[in-house]
This record gives sequence, structure tokens and C-alpha cells, in this order.
Amino acid sequence: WVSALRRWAPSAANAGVRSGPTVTPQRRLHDAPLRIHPRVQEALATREPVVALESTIITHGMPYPYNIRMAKEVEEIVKANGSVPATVGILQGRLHVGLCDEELQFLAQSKDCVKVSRRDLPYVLSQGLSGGSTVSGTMIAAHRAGIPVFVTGGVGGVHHEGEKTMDVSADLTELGRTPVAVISAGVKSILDIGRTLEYLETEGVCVSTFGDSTDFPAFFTPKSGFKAPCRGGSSKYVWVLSARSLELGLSSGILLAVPIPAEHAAPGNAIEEAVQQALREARLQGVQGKEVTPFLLQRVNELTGGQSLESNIALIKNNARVGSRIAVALSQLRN
Ligand code: PSU
Ligand code: MN
Repeated sequence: WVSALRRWAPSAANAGVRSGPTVTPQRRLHDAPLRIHPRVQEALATREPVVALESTIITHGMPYPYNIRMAKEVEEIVKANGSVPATVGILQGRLHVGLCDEELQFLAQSKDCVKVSRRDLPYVLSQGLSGGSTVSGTMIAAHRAGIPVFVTGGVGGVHHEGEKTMDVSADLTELGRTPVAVISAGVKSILDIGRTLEYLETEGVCVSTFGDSTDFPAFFTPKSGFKAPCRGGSSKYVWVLSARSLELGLSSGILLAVPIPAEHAAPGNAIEEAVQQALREARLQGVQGKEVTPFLLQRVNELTGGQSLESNIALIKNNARVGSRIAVALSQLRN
């Protein structure tokens, strides 16, 4: 029956994958589901601080070569602030936690990488495909690997008219079910920020701004017009939030929103106009499903002549600095 199963099994070759070994289900079952980079493994074993990073931002969020430059710079910032970076991605059906330079380069340049959220993982892993992990995909990998802190730019949310289309990012439900602290710059106005906050409440996600203000940031601007339910500005604060959440066995995540630093906040208005136009175009062209967010990000970047991309990169770097320091504090308090 083993050979029958082998014949039946979708191999990497007939799944249309370019290279890599032929894969059979029984080999897979005995394989570790996660490929943790040796440096990350060492850090986890010795309780050094580790910061998880996503890769959809590389494969679908930014054009080449800005994406690879950003990915490497963010890893350097994480290191410079005391933590070990662990970029999550899927390579030929394996979920990697921590990528080497060649692997980052492959994801940054590949034209056929999949955007991988929770629902996509079984298919992509079983078919030997490669892809960038979204916030939801990355949270799953980070949690499985034992990494409690994850830095990104903007999280997904409820799309405009989501009350009709039901286009609600899997990031929100993931935050409701996976205990990882996600450090972001809030939610972009390509999304319905008010409904996103409502949905996060429904999912039981602890949402907090990081700093003095309770204004929930809108990525490019420090204020979205909505309030975050709580705020706090120290790493200790984040640790206590996580500790209380875990003690109660809440099993949900924490969303920390770091407002954009004042020096990058200036072009916010121009970006907002571009966002409105990109939303109109998406509606007219009937863009749907997982294509919506990448379409909007690309159009906003084109319409602002690269300004949104520049702010985007500045924000992620700022988040990486904040997140790395939080991870350091968490590991000191824990050790
Ligand atoms: N927002 C951004 N940049 C991004 C994303 C969102 O400003 O790159 C990516 C993240 O990976 C996020 C995903 O998890 O898009 C959400 O996609 P969707 O809206 O299809 O759930
Ligand atoms: Mn969606």
C-alpha cells in the first residue's frame, strides 16, 4: 500500500513545482513541520530575544528591489536593538522560521509566490509551493516556534464595504486565537478602521497604542479618529499585558499600535487622496479577495510617486526598533 500511496500522492513534479525532491505524504508526516533556522533555534534554546517578521510584505507588499532592501534593513535593525530576527516564509512546501539571505532574495524576486494566510497553509505545504506569510500565517509559525513577539507594518482588517462583502482579513481572527504580541503602526485607511476595531473587540483582542496617546494610529498618520481601548509606553507594560493574558489562558493575541514618528507623518494627506482613488479603482475593476490588499498597496504607491512606499519602509523600521526592544525586555523579565 505504501507504493500505491506513493503513486497516488501529488509529487512536487506533477504539482508544477520547479525543483525540489519528490514528496510523499508518509515522508511528510515524519518531517518536522517547521524549519527553524539554526541561529533562531540557538536563540530560542538559550532564551535570547527573538522577533518574528512576516514575508507577504516582501512578496506582495512592495516592489523589487525595495522589498529585499527593506527586509534586510529590518533584520539589521532587529539585531542592532538586541534581538535575533526570524523572518517567516514558505519555501517549496516548508514553513521556515528564519531565512538566510538567498532565501529572502528568492522570495523577493519570485513572480509566483503565494500569499499565505492560515487557510492557505495546508495547500501550499502539501503542494511544495513557496510563498510569503501574512500576519495570520506568520503568527501561527511564530507561536509554534515559541516566539512571542512579531513585528510588521500594517495588519489586515475589515475592508471598506466589508459589511456587504464580508471581506475581513484572517489577521483579525488569528489575533483572536493565537497568543502572539503583534507590533504594527495601526491599520491603513485602505481599510475600514472603525469596523476593524469593532471586529478586534469581538475577537477579544487586547488592542493598545504604544506611547502616550489613546488615539489609534492609521499607519501613515498618528490619529485615525478612533480610540484604542488602552495605551502604555514601556516594554514592561507589554510584558505585563502578555503575562496576564497567558496566566488566564486567554490564548488570544495582543495588537500594539505604534504611532508614526512625527518626522515621517508629513505626507499623510497626499497619501489619503491616493488611497481614496485606489479604492475607487479597485471597486470599478472588481478586484476581490486576497488580491485587494496588494492591489491597493501598489496603486497607492504609484499614485504617490513612491512616497507611500518610503513612509511604509520608515514605519516598519521604527516598528522593528520598538519590537526588538520589547523582545529584549520580555526575555529579561522572563529569564
Ligand atoms: N497591509 C500593509 N502591507 C502589507 C499587508 C497589509 O500595509 O503587506 C499584508 C500583510 O501581510 C497582511 C496582509 O497580513 O497583507 C493582509 O491581507 P488581507 O487583507 O488579504 O487579509
Ligand atoms: Mn480578504
